[in-house]
Parts: sequence; structure tokens; C-alpha cells
Amino acid sequence: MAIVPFLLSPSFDPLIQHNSKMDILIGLQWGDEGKGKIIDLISREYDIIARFNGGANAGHSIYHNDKRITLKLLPSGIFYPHIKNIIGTGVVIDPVALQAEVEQLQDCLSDANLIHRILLSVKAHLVLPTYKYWDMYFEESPEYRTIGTTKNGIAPTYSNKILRQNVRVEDIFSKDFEAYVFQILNKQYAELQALGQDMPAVQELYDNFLEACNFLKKLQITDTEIFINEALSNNKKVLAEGAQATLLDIDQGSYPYVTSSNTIASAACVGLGVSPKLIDKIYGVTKAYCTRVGNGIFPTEITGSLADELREKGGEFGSNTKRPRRVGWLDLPALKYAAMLNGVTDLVLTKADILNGMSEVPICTAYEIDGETRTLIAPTFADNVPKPVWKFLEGWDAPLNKINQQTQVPKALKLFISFLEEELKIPVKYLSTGPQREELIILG
Ligand code: 2SA
Ligand code: MG
Repeated sequence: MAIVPFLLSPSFDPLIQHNSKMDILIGLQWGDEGKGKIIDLISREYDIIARFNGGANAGHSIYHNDKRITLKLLPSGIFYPHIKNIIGTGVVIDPVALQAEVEQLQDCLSDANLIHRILLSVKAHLVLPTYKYWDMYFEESPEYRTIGTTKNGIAPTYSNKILRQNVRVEDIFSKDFEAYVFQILNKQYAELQALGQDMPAVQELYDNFLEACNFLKKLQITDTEIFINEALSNNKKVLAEGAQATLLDIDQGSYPYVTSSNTIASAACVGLGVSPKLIDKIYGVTKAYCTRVGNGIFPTEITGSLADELREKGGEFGSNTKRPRRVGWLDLPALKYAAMLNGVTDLVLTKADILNGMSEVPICTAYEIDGETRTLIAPTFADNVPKPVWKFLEGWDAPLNKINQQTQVPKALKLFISFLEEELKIPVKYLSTGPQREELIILG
């Protein structure tokens, strides 16, 4: 299949017809809040799920028929035959990773048709195979900062996009594509070799990349922004799926320890080509505690045996890289900041089940910085790590995964939820009570 042009239907006027609005779901912390599970669950209500940022650095884990499946590039609506899954313009696509993910999922679900449910933006940028090695080089070279990246070539791709030197999905249809890729790979390969970077043979990188680019042609490649706008005008329900999370945003996050894309809700408008006036609900997902993978400030971090226990209990290891995640307690000043940036309308609370059995649950409610107390904070502390002010709420002890009704939620957890709602002035709409699909309670 080549590029599929979405010709506007004669009755469609995108400037006057808006019968539906787009919802957005984003993470409010440093990632791994459980976005994939929530999207998988609520996606039954949607016709389109669209990724707008990041790339194969994401790891959205979903339990499907008791199997844990981790999605990297595919939107979390991929399991449902009625849903179109869009990889939008703001996403960076590693063709080799996408081919592997699609083929693996086709096997796993015995569903050869799922490729018909995937649409790629013709304008999305491609991750060249050498970019991973640039990522590794910057991470490992003593002259440069070590960010703790996933080494998927994310930063080099976005950098080349901004330099206006990168290749996009549309370029794979150009007659000069193979020759261009050949010369750019050889040039970069020689540069990396001169820097002492270990790599497989350049021919292998080239062959695998071209094979995967040919595979991409089997998917529907189109002007996804027009597809989405037309869908909205036809009263279809669209959900934008965020990857990584608010505090990893390249502009508003804890720079330089961030990812290289915009991760906040407004990035969904840019990355998908949808006007801000067409946004309805903004779901913000937070864990009942906090984790971070990679370097950078984490004022509520805990270490030692308590941290090890929490990490094990919560399965806090990178979905793709298997790196142990750093763990700590809920950070309310940072959560308020995230809620403000995103304009969250509905909160989703995950992993309260992991805190089950604790006599009291710590929450950082404020920070002391230079003798002042602050209850809202932006992650720009430089060397001055703020001192958390703690509040201890009563813990809960009940088999949460067996609970499926609001009335069965333990009293102490209800108080924890009310406390969050009062502090953030946002209702908690969903409470996740375990990793499985059905382990979710709709509140309010
Ligand atoms: P990158 O690879 O350039 O985006 O890394 C830059 C920073 O962003 C963080 N980052 C993440 N943090 C949490 N989860 C992510 N996805 C995977 C997961 C990560 C994994 O779901 O577990 O498998 O390790 C993700 N992707 C990027 C990263 O740690 C750096 O701090
Ligand atoms: Mg993840």
C-alpha cells in the first residue's frame, strides 16, 4: 500500500463542523503510572486512539488474556477490532522496532488483520539505525551528561528533526530514499567508529532498516491530522494517548533529565494536528506513590530495604529496559504543578493496591526551600534539593483486587482519595486496583 490520501468527503467542512471533541490521557509523574492499562480499558468507548509523542522508548503494559503485553509504538487500542490506532506526526518511528512489534502482536493475538487498524502519519519522523548508537555514545561518553535514556535513539531523532535534516515516513516513497539512507548511514557510521562506538556491520543496519521501511508500506500511511479532524466532525470519539509523562517534558520537565518530546496535554494538539478548542476531557494518571527511571531530581525518593520492598511489590522495573526504577512517596507539590500544566479534568489513581498493608502512607504536601514553605513546585531546583514536608495518612489493608464496587473501597483509601481531590480540586474518576483489565473501579 502506498500513501492513502484522505480526500475530504464533499459534505465535510472542517471549519464549521465539530460534532465531537478529543479527550487526552497523560501521565502526571515521571512515567509508568499505568497509562496503558487505563487506555486499554476506556478505549472501548473510543473509535480512535492516537499517539502524539515519543517513540519506542515508551512501554505501555497491558494484560490481555492473562498475558502481559508491552506496547512501545502501537497505541493501546490495538486489541479492539473497532478501533483505529494512529501513530501521529509528533511520534518518532523506529521502523525496525515497529515491524517487530506488529509481527509479534499478530502472532500473539493470532490476528493478521491488525495491520489494517494502524495508521501512520506521513509526516512522522523516522529513527535511523545509527541514532541508537549516537544515543549510547552521548550516554556513555564522560564529556557529556548521562541522562539515563532508554538508548532508543530518541534524542538524536528529535534533534535531527529540529535541524531539518531528518527523514520522514513520506520519504520512504521517494526514488532517492535508498541512496540517501546509504550515504547518511555510512557517513554517521564512520563518525561513530572514529569515536570508538561499538556497532554491528553497517550493511546489516542498512538492510534491516530498508526491509522494515518496506514493511511500513503495508500500513495505512496518510494525513492523520485530516483523518482525525474528519472523524471528529463525524461525531467519532478520539482519545490521544500520552507517552512518558509530565515531569519528563522537554520544556516544562526536570531538564536536562527529561525525554526529547513534549509530553503534556497541549502536545496532543501539536502532535496530532487538532485545535485546542476541540479538547474535552483531560485524564491525568498518577500512582499512589512515585517512581522514576533514569537520572535527575527526585525529592521524595526512598532508598534501602523499604525501597527494595516497594520496588519488588510494585514490579517497578523498566518495561523495555528492565532497569530497576527509583521509588519514593507521592509528591503533592509536583502533582499540583502537573495538574496545572495539563488542565486535568479527571484523575486516575493507580497502584494503591501496592501500598496495601502499610500502617500509614506518607505524602509530601509541601517543600521547604530557603526557609520558605511551598505547596506548588516546578522542577527547577538546580543544586538546591528541596526538603519535603510529610503528612502521614492512615493506611489500608484489604484485598483491593477483589473489590469491584465503590462501596467496598476501604475507608482509609477513601480518605486518601478525598485528600487528593481536595488538594488538587479534581475528582478521581477511576481507581485501578491491580494490573488486570477488570481490576478497576469507576468512582463518581
Ligand atoms: P529517552 O530514551 O531519551 O526518552 O530517555 C530520556 C529520559 O526519559 C525517561 N523515559 C522513561 N521513563 C519511564 N518510562 C519510560 N518508558 C519505559 C517504561 C522505560 C524502560 O515504560 O518502563 O523500559 O526503561 C521512559 N522512556 C523514557 C528515561 O528514563 C530518561 O530519564
Ligand atoms: Mg511505562
